[in-house]
Amino acid sequence: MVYVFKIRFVPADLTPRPPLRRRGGVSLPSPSGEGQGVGFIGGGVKWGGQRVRSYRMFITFEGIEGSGKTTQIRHLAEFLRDRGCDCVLTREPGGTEIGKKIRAILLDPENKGMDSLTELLLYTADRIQHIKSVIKPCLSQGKTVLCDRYADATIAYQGFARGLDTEVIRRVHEQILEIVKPDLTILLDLPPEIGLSRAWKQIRSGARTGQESRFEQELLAFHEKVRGGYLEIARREPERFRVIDASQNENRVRAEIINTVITIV
Ligand code: ATM
Repeated sequence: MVYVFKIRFVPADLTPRPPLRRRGGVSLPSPSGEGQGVGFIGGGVKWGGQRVRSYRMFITFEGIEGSGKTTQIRHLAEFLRDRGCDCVLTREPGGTEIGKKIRAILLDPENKGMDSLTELLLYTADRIQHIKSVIKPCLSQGKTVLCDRYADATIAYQGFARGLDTEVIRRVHEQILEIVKPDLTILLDLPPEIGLSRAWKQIRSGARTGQESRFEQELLAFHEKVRGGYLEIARREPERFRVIDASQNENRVRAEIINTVITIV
């Protein structure tokens, strides 16, 4: 099978903004997140004496189940909002009212017999709705959009793990979707046995619903393929990806994410 990693993102008709540049020499904040960031981000919001840029960014979070994406994306949203950044938190699947219904079908553990192509097209349908009614309008209004999973998840799950031809996935994305390229994708990486045990703990404790456990019920080998897929995509696009070790404690991961975000200028 030939894997096509790079979806060619269609340039969106969005508000103009300064190009991204990176600055080196950034120190980590303390694990409590209170440290001094050294990075400067042009804009108007201060952090530890530094500034956080106020123009829009599109940041996506990826990772296997139990990698802590949902917790960490909330931390980042809180961090940015506390500094005056107009920031929208959204997710795939399920970032719209229609998408919530698609999500329920996709994650229902009773839908074990779902064909991989059906799965791909449902994720695509969710994404079309999401891009048109949430992502593009918010970015056009100058808001920063933080998205819990996006197109890379389709390459990792439907491509690498389900074995669908990634050329088909790429074509669907390039020809049907007007896909917007993220400025930054944070990949929270950890071994699947740790991620899955965290995810099942949350489901058993009631912190997460078992009604969305279709993917958790996949074998460890499936999640290993997803992880390998994500790492491969990140390796091919180092300018967009930051891979963070998600087996560290929550505060450490939070600090690394904040430091990554504030160094994008
Ligand atoms: P969250 O639980 O992170 O919201 O994701 C729902 C599932 O959808 C997730 N499953 N697990 N484990 C990954 C899966 N997914 C895909 O298979 N393809 C996609 O394109 C997306 C966005 C998610």
